[in-house]
Amino acid sequence: MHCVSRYVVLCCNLLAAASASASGIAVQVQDAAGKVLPDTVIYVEPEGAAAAAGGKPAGAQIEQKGLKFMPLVSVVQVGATINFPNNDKVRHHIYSFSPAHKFDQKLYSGQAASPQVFDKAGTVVLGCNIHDKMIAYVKVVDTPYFAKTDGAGAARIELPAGKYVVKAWHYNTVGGATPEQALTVKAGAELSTAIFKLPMKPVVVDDAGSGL
Ligand SMILES: [Cu+2]
Repeated sequence: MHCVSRYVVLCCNLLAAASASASGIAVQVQDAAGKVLPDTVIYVEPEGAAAAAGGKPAGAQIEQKGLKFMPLVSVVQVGATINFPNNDKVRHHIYSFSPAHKFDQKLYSGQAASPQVFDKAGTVVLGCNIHDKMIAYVKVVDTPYFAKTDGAGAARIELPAGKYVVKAWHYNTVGGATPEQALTVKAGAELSTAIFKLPMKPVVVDDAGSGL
């Protein structure tokens, strides 16, 4: 019993130490006019060296619900597995023509879709053969350090000391622009901050009131 309680105390101390000395970067993403941009992928690549080995990458899930993929944008590390549960009453036929991961999952419902392993860095665009408006993006990154901006265009990534390149990717930039900034994290430093301004294509207004 004593051993257990001592272990718990040790854990808590370690957690407290980690959060008190969090170093890394807090990013704010905007368009050229200063409007905040949710759903932007921020990823941080260590400079001049392979990313630290971090075990098996975390998996993800892209659900189909209400004739939409959810979430619209996903970010995973190379090697991650993604599941595609269909929670609609209708069947979907999902596919990708993207070189980073081509696949074709014929009509299915429920949990029947095969999980897909994303083993190449790049951008994967998903569609559905039955429902043309369904679209989703998977950004596959070759680093364990990544995040997606929230509704306020903000993201935060904790990093060990080192030199990095920080990149900001959004599916709707002009020419696929992915701006980057150099970052040096010193041991024991507080969070750095950075602002990214992305050149955005005009948003195409969906057919309002088209019913389906
Ligand atoms: Cu569909």
